Amino acid sequence: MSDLLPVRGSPGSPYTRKMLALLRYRRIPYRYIQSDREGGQDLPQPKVQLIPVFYFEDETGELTAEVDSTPIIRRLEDEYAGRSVIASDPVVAFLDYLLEDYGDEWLTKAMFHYRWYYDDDVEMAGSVLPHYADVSQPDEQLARLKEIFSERQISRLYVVGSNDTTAPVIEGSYKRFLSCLNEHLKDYPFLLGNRPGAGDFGCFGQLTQLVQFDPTPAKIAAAGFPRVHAWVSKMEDLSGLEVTDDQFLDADAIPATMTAILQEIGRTYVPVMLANAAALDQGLDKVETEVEGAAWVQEPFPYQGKTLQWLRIEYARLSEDDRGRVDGVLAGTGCEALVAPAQG
Ligand SMILES: N[C@@H](CCC(=O)N[C@@H](CS)C(=O)NCC(=O)O)C(=O)O
Repeated sequence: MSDLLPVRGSPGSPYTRKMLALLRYRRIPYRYIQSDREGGQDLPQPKVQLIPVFYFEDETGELTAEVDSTPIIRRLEDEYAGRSVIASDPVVAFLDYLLEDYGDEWLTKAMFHYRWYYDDDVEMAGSVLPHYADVSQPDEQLARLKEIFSERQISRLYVVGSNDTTAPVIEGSYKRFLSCLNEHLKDYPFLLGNRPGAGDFGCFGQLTQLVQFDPTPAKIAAAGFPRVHAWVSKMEDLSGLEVTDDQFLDADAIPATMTAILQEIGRTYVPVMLANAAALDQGLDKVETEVEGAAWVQEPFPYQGKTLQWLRIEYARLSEDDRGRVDGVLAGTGCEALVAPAQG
């Protein structure tokens, strides 16, 4: 068995990009398999057909296929020492967990929405993405795949909650997030200070597509948010960045630009995550809420019900003192509602 960690993924997958950048930063040697043609046919199948897939050895030396980047990041922390993306202060680590979930579960709405909602973006994605399996496929095959893939993805826009009602909410939130991050980057190279946390990689993954690939959101980023544009390019490979233990922010002195990011999270991700969880609890077939006074309607998303539970478990694991410190940071941002005791 080679000591390269096998990872299957694709350049058009934001979660693949999240994890490759994380592996580079952590200096974990890996083998990136972009299609069956490149090898890895004998690797096991994951339980759920998602990418990226990581292949870890179990206790018996057998390879197991794992998906879901958030727990994989924690497993990599256990298996490879040094250059951790989890802050040692549990309060900073909790904020980082929240930022990671925001990237994974909210920014992905913008990513999927822009890619499959506007004609220019559908044309670009439909034309380019099928090549990632094999750039030398015959034109007729690529044309067929373009049609099949585009139709399938457009028919799945509902999963992330992209529709005519939510489009303005998603787009407004993308622009505000770019603006908040652009401001924050004036003072800090990463979300939580001078070294990257898991949340940087979560947000980066989605932004690789939004800022660098899909024409409509890329134009927005290029026109108004050059720091973010450059940040995305730099995040891709942080293998050369030397870091020290004390480079995460001090949780008791969170800068105003991070509070502004938390407020933005509180405006959008928070009401939608809470309404989604409530709809799942009540067995409703529709999530209906408001974001910033505008209507939000989508089908319930069971996986996002789970990620909210996991976030609450992270909160519950904190000491009472640390919970109090987290409460202090979140107070007034709207994010406190995520971990507030259930009403009634
Ligand atoms: N929560 C998962 C999400 C992974 C995910 O949604 N991957 C997408 C591609 S970016 C996927 O494989 N979608 C299935 C498909 O396109 O068929 C993670 O963090 O890894």
